[in-house]
Amino acid sequence: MDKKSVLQQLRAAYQPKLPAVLRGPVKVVVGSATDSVADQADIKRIFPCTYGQPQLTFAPADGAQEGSNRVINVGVILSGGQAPGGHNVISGLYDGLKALNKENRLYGFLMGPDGLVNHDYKELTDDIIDEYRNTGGFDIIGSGRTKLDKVEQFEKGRIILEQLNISALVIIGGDDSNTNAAILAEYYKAHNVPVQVIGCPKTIDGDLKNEFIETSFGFDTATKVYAEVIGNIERDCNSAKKYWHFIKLMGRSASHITLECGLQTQPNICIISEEVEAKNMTLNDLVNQIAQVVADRAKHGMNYGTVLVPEGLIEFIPAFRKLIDEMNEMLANHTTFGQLYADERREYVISHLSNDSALVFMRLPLSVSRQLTLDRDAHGNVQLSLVETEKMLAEMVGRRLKEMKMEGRFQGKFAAQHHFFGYEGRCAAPSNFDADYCYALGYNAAQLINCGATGYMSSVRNLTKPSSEWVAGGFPITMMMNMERRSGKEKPVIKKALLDLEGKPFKALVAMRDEWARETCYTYPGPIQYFGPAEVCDQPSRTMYYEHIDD
Ligand code: FBP
Repeated sequence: MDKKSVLQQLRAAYQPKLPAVLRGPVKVVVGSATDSVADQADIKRIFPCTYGQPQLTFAPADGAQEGSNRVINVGVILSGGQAPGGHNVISGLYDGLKALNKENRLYGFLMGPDGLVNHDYKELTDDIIDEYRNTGGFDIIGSGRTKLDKVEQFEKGRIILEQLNISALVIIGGDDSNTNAAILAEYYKAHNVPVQVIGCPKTIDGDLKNEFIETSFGFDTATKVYAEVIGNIERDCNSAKKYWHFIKLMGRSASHITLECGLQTQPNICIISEEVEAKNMTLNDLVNQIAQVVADRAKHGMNYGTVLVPEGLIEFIPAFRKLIDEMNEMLANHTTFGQLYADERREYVISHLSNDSALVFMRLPLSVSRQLTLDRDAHGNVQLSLVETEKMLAEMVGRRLKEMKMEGRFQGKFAAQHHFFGYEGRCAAPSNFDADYCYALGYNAAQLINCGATGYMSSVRNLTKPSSEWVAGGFPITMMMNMERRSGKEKPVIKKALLDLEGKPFKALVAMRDEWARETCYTYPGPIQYFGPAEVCDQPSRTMYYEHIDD
């Protein structure tokens, strides 16, 4: 039997659409010197060799491509969580390098930054690349979460880069990986190591974006996958009319994924962590708000609904954050905590918390408070990502509704179902948007290498326009940086883009959400379409649509 599905076979033949400018020889248009978004003096001091570099834009050139008589070997690393389109960044990079000079070679370092440090690699050839074109996943070379931020790692990497005669490294990753790409670029430049470093913006979370990077790749496909299944659940919900569905959506910190899915599917409730924090809401406020919507719908005979819950929610609830901070502090000072019985742990925690935090802890469903005292990460911290927020909220809303029933304020029924969508979206075959965008990011990275850039992020912009009009170039990574406190120290990092409560996408939600809560306005986006009219197949996300609505 063929190992490939029919769709996979047809999809392999898809030729991603390149921006018109990258289809032939390019020249570099050099912009003026740049500054970091904040803390300029500190960032300049930390990056003396790469700070202030100009913005680069590519424009069509006449004649042969400059620099194409040079033969270059390039290395590539996939870093962090999977995101649809990673394979297309690599195939775009490969094709871009081969278009410059057939002798150019591409090496993939295996399982993330570890591959560079441990000298695990494979050369990527036509056969390998063809196998992975337009497919989801990162399995072509694997990925890993090791942070590439130590001189020892840079030096070990230098050995293999020298051995393979590699003169440029492309790091495909999120904000942390790109921050480290900038640190590596600076280190190699300062130590006269002839290796350029280029970053590519990846993460389904959508929080690596700014004035220069319109979106990170993978967000489009992952949210389309989640929106499809949320739509299916909404239809089920509207058919049986007997369940409230609590759906948690991935996104470690920011709520971009939840907002995008909300805009695509119009659920009854769409919680946004950043708003919860801005309004200084407690868990109880949130529970009361949801319970009120349930009660109001019940008055009109609608004992069903859907609630979208962002993965990072509890970190944004100030009282909960305080509880977790206190617990981390307390547990760090109690070396034998793990040896206590479950009930003893609970008692210990309650008696050592401040009054406010003890109250928050005691109000949690028993399963959640237990979880908080059981599972800790490698640093001994409470593992927030393991908290089943969707179940916690449903349980607390159920309790609240019982109280409201006793008070005569709720006459309906409440039965909950829970879901978590995350991993099922990260390796989906990229949408046409991500297939094209990623291929362009990779192809563009080859041009950045060709023009000698280092410490730059590959940038393709104007993304709500047809791909032929996309603008290609590069921005110095230092431009996106500021100083933040990490592990007790001030560090230069790329500013993470939390959801902007003044932004048009959030305002669009606010304008519609009361109606969505009251009525049943579900929309059913259906599965990603790869073949068919452009308005079905090539649509960018709703978030990008609203962000660029006046462009
Ligand atoms: P990146 O930021 O590395 O792209 O990963 C994001 C993410 O998918 C989050 O949405 C999620 O919280 C996390 O990774 C899960 O990590 P892991 O794959 O290690 O379980």
